Amino acid sequence: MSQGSAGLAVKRVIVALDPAVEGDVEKLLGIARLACREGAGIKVGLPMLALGGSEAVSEAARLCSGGGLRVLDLKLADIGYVMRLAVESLARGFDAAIAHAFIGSEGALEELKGALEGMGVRLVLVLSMSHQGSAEVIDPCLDRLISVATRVRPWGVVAPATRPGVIARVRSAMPRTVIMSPGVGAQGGRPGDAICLGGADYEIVGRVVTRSPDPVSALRSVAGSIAERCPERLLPAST
Ligand code: O7E
Repeated sequence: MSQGSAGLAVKRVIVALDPAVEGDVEKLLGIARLACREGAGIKVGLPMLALGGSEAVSEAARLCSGGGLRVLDLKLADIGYVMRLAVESLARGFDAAIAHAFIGSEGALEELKGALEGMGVRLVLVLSMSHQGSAEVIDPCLDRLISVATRVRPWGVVAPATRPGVIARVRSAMPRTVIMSPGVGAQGGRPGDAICLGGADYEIVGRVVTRSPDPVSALRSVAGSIAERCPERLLPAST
């Protein structure tokens, strides 16, 4: 593995900042800087909102204002009007915000996309999830979810690192859409499965980095594994 491919690989790893208790909030905000400086960026969502409030959510975005992708993960699934209210108060300072594709476009995702565009924030849609229960309802509907996403034309979609075959199906249906893949490490996905086998753009890693006594080394180690497995895939992601 060359220094160059390790450097490119680390720019494909987004760190999920999910505090488990209130005392974690400060520590994870510290990791936000690292994840944006060294890695591809951060993802913050309901655990950060619940334990740190909207101030912590905004602070995470502010800490990354010098560079790095800032993804707000509320996994919205509501009517357009309510999602608009939610993003108007929480998504400022973020580059992208996540909603579920299954809610459909009319009256929901179209309105959300319009609201986000007005704020300069890009839409990301969940097409499949990393846990086993995704097989119950979500995965049998994958083709329909892809067709919703094809109509809505989000900037990005989410597909699971735990099932690279699902990512590959999404990649072939949506060749130019950014794919983010969670489930690496703590949930069993091997670093590199999503990018090397599925064709994802980013791997999302939470606990492996945030619970490590040495988050920088943990982040570099995930990137090193990706770089070793498929250096040829690591041209800079098309953001
Ligand atoms: O298991 P960890 O600690 O690596 O954390 C995984 C993160 O990815 C966590 O924030 C969780 O909310 C998120 N995630 C999944 O684990 N599975 C999914 O299917 C989807 C997500 C997710 O982030 O979706 C939006 C990108």
